[in-house]
Amino acid sequence: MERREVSRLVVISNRVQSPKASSAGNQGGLAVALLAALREKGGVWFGWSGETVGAFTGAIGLEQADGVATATVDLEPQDVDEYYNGYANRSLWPLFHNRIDLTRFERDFEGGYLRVNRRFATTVRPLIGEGDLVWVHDYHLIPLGRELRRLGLTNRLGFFLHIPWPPSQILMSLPSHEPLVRSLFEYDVVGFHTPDWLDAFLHHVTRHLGAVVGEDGAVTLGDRAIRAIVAPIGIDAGEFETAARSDPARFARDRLHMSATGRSIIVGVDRLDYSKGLPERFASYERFLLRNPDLQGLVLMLQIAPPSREKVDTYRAIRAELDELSGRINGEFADIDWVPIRYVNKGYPRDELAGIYRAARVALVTPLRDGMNLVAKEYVAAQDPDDPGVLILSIFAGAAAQLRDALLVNPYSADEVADAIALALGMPREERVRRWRSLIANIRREDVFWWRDRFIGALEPR
Ligand code: ADQ
Repeated sequence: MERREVSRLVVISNRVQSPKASSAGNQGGLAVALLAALREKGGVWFGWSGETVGAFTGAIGLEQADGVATATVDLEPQDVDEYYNGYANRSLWPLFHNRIDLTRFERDFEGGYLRVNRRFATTVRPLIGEGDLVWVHDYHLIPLGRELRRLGLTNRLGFFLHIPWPPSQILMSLPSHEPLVRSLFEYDVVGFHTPDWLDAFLHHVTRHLGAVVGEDGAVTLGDRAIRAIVAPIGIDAGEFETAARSDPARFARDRLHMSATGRSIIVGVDRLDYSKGLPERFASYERFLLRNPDLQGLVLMLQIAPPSREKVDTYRAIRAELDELSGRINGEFADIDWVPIRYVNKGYPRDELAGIYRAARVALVTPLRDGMNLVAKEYVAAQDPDDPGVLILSIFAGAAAQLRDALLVNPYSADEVADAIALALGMPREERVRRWRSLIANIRREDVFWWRDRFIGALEPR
């Protein structure tokens, strides 16, 4: 008699989203999709607890809530300095976002990164059963697959990169880039958001490591053959459209509308990060105000940017730069009853955020480089179908590969972005509706569940 193993799912990422957060309503789409998959398939989500201990023990904190198990481990302060604040956020993040100027290369960072990846591997190994699918997330954990193989794991292993894959010439400025890239070949499936990131990866491994891409798409290096796929992440579109019609959303929208006293609102929502192009965005808005004196006093820009990674000096620097820039622009243009930029450094619950998006006539999503950018998709999903706002989107966001009917701009060009703002503010309703319908069709079709199924479909044994 044939006995079929049911494969469970083991998700591994730097941090774990507790299912308990869902009742607080502050869960992102990624967490929603992964938790739903874990609920369906069974399994566990493993990662760092966010806590530190004096000496690493590998003791696992297990939680079971809402049909999902999460397992977390504490790290040492030195681990956090070297692995998280060091290699992940001072080396890999800036480098993979084309910012060699901000990238720090330190042996200690790399040593800590490899140590934590080994610690993750030994801690999670006993939780992985025969036949389980293992799905590793993001740049914090690139060598985890290799460490798991060293411990004898033969399961199907997948890796998804949430950030861009950099061009070879940039990647190669990372000392030890070669073992890092080679370690990806220990997975069975490696996923990227866009064809551009995938192409950059394939270019690198074929040109510089001698990998070969077969007719079936398999990428072979030595005795390992992997599948490298494009799987653009989406949002939980249905949930977001509903959130935009909720009472908290309506309340936030009304509050914003009333305070704007009839002015058109331009919104930006980003983690405070140098990759998001915020100084360039402020400068573009300033250019727009200078070029359109008749519109001064009739628009306002709301930039919501909660601080992140504050232990990293480059993040403190971007914050200081934006404080200065917003102050200068406001000082230059403000009147007794008008301030051109409202700059807010805090986070909002998701339903309120949906209301804020809906109140805005224009969204400025202008990163200098971004793996995908979910804010672009959330803004579209939150719009009133009969009177939608306009999305201005950077060509350097992964989302631009899907959202072709946004106003696509080069975020480095203040003139181009200023022109797009003027165009968006004056865009007739029919054109706004036409563009919105095309955008929302993509966002609904290629949502976060579609993304998850696409990746897991590739990972499942065939
Ligand atoms: P991030 O760089 O964090 O993610 P993004 O995709 O825009 O960027 O996601 C940010 C999320 O945080 C959005 O869901 C947004 O709503 C939320 N958020 C931002 N500011 C907020 C605020 N003030 N209040 C409440 N919520 C706020 C990384 C990559 C991206 C990739 C994602 C997913 O850098 O390129 O799209 O992972 O793969």
